[in-house]
Amino acid sequence: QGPGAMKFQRQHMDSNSRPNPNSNYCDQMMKKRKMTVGACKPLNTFVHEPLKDVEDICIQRNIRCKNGQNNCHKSKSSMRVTDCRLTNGSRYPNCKYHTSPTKRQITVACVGNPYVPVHLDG
Ligand code: T3P
Repeated sequence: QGPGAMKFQRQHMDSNSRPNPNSNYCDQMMKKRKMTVGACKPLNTFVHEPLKDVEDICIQRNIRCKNGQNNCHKSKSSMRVTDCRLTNGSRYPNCKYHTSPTKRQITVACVGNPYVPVHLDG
């Protein structure tokens, strides 16, 4: 497994939990998954679906990514996700997040052989 795929899994995969909106899930997970090192990452999404289902998004048709490349792919079905958004008053190193569980289609960028997710585009 390449470094991009490993980073994607660290930052975006959490197959085994389903937080509630009022929990401190994001405060804990953003720290545990090393996204509060050096700076607070402003926005990050965790996906609560099996890794296989997320990797299978790479089979969907290519679409344009936000950076203009064409290696993005949108999930056919909606997926259980949690968006972690930095709160307004939050100051590094005390990173505080809103935890927003929702269901929606997600878009990932895929690279390599095997062709796997390395970035979450939306
Ligand atoms: P990464 O490339 O490490 O996956 O777009 C900049 C970062 O914001 C990107 O990091 C992914 C993250 N992001 C989310 O996690 N969820 C979102 O809905 C959007 C728009 C961005």
